[in-house]
Amino acid sequence: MDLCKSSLYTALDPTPSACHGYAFPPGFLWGAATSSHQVEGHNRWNDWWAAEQAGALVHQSGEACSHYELYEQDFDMAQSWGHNAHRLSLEWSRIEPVEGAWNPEAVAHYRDVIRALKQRALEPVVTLHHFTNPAWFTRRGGWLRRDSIERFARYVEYVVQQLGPEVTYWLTINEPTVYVMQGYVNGEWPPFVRGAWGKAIQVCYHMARAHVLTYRLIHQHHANARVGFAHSAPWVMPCRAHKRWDRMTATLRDCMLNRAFFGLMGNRVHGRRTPAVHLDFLGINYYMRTLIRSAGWGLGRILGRACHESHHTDQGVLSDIDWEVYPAGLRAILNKFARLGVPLLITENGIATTDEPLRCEFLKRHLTTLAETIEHDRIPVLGYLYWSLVDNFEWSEGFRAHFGLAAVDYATQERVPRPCADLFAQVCRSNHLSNHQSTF
Ligand code: IFM
Repeated sequence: MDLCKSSLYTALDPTPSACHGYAFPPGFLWGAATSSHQVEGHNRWNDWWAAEQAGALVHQSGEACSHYELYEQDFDMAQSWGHNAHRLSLEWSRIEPVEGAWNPEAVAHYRDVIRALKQRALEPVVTLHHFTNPAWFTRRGGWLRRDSIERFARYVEYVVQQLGPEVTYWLTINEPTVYVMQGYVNGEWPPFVRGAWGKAIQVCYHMARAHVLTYRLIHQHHANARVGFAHSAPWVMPCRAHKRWDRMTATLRDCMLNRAFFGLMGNRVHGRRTPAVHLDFLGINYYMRTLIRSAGWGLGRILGRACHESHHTDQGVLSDIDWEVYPAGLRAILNKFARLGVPLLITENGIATTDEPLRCEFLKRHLTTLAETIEHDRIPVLGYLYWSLVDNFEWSEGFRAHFGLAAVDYATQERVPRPCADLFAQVCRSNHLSNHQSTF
């Protein structure tokens, strides 16, 4: 599609001068994202490591990408690609390996990491909780306990006192809905509880309150901080739009995945637009469309099932982990969450594939959609962070998912940049998407 010839483009801005591509807003953040347990290696004080060692998970993270040691080399690579931002997460279990006992070496390490980013003109976007918990926290009941909120807040306050002056962008929690679904409904991730909807709601509530409390805490210490959380935002659609039950089920799913957590925080995604509370911006992790088919009634079935059959005329290709590529969903999602009234930051978008032309196509299509959304829908977007900088440990999928701008040879820890990294670099360096780049 050539952007200048697309009906959308000509309908909204037919001037030929606009056909030289898209300029992104000045100061737009460009970069890639990682998380501690997925890249650092040897995170032996958290609940994932404990489960991996106990054989409760098929795959072990081991030394992962040795990013704990190789972070400078990885940041050199990001800088060489014209990135001006980088998203990382702090590993709570390294900072507080034993309840109430801080580890100054870990804090010093993260201070060095953040400074290494700044020396390379990479704006740090720091996540405080990315799926893993200290093993002591999980042993004492994890997020099911009401005092989990204070435990998390105590860690956040300590971190902000230590590192606060160095960081502007904070993400309190990564993908709380995914954490809750995988840990308490699907039972695939620690603490491996299956079908426990009551517990899931309780955990969700505690995480929402923890976000609100730590949002306030961070601001108390640093008035200029910008605080949000990263929301996993699939674009949910009924599989058979003409079937009422599919439509109802898809609406229910969307409520659960894309609205419930906001409600617990006191925000509304739908309805009257009011300024969102306790959010300076919202992190959007967008990967795919989910087509929902009704599965009958009764608890456990009411949310339907995801359909993977390829009977849709606009069906996108599937990634190596069966996620449907659906760039139009990005525009829909950005419009949906813009109703919160705060800027959005794309904190994750990427594809698990070893088919490099497909990755390039994925990137081009999503960047084109992003540009159209900013330009034509006037949605305020602060930046775009590709998932991920390097291939890494993809949770229960192990190392089989290849999301990286660089491949990793896990035997030698050598990074091998992929062609898509160069394509992305052209956009990052110029802050511009040319028609050439958006033609496919
Ligand atoms: O690898 C994960 C990340 O930890 C959270 N968001 C989705 C990514 C791909 O599955």
